[in-house]
Amino acid sequence: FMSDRPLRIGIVCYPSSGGSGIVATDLALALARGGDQVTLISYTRPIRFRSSLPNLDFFEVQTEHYPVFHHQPYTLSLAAGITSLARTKGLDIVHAHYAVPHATAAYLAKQILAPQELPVVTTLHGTDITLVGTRPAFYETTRFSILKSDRVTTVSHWLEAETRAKLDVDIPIQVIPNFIDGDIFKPRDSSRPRCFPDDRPIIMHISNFRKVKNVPAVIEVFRRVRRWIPARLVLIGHGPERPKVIEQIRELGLQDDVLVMGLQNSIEQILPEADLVLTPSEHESFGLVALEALASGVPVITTNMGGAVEVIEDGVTGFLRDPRDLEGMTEAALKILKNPTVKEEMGRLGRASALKRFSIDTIIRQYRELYREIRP
Ligand code: GMT
Repeated sequence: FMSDRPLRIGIVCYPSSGGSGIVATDLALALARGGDQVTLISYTRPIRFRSSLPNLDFFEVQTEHYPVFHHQPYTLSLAAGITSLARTKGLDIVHAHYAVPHATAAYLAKQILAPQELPVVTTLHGTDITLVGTRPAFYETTRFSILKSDRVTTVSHWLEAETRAKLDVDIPIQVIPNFIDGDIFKPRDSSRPRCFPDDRPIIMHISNFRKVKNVPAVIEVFRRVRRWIPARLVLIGHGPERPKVIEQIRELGLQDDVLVMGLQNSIEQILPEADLVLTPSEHESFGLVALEALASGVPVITTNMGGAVEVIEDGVTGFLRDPRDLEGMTEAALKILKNPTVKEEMGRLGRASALKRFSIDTIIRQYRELYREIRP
């Protein structure tokens, strides 16, 4: 028997522009709209967090500077925060997005609170397994915290397999993919004037400019495309590799055709202006930008490494290429940009596929069912 009384859920996430924080914020908002009482927990307000709902709030984790600390022990402060929230609000569940260190802090809070129960759900997003959790400095604590979670979910089947293999865990893992709101991300309204000054086709790249995003390949593919057709490149986001990328653009003399836009709040308004989104990551456990592009009716060329193959259908809604295959990506880009009918048909099929497989209602229902199976 599953009663449908609203739950009190604490959602722990990173506030920055990474996909995991965006998924966690959108999940919190959707759950609150459905009637649950949700507190988003982080060290600063997540970028997409805007709430006017009385049952959705934000808890800012307080840390302390102390001269003895070389590193701030954020995990301890987060565990203390979850514990006090669970006591004051009577949390039914805590949901950790990104294992390192959120799953560990949640586990610690659960131990402190006993005998009060606090089931822990951990959602793995990708780099918490592929780049961080498997490093010697984090391996044992990450693996332990995943094993001790009451439920573990991953955003793709590929990440599930990767987690089993890399962390040597043999526990049930539920795949709950990322989701999209088709009322927010939708194709461009052709009656509205374009955001960009001329009619040149637009290639767009959106990321947090980390090495794994392989942004130099975006610039190189753009350079090759421009040998055949006029085009404009729009880069959105910021991160550690950005200065190097700007240098590469300058060295190649492409600065007049590249617009470097930085972090944007309303990505849903800019994305539909693209004719093509290019995300040639070294790997991508899901690829949230690719899903946002599909819903906006924009074809995607992305990596064939990782879970992106579960989002994009090669040759149907976009193209999947080896991230080192610059010529293959260039050919695919020209196929889309030279033929408006190809672009339109792929965009149409992409939106249909996004809404059919990753609609916000379907996916939120899966999280709600999971919570109701484990709540005390
Ligand atoms: O990709 C990043 O650098 C950020 C990272 C994160 O955790 O914020 O993104 C991961 O989670 C996203 C949301 O589930 C996925 O869409 C991304 O594919 C995944 N990134 C990688 O696997 C590289």
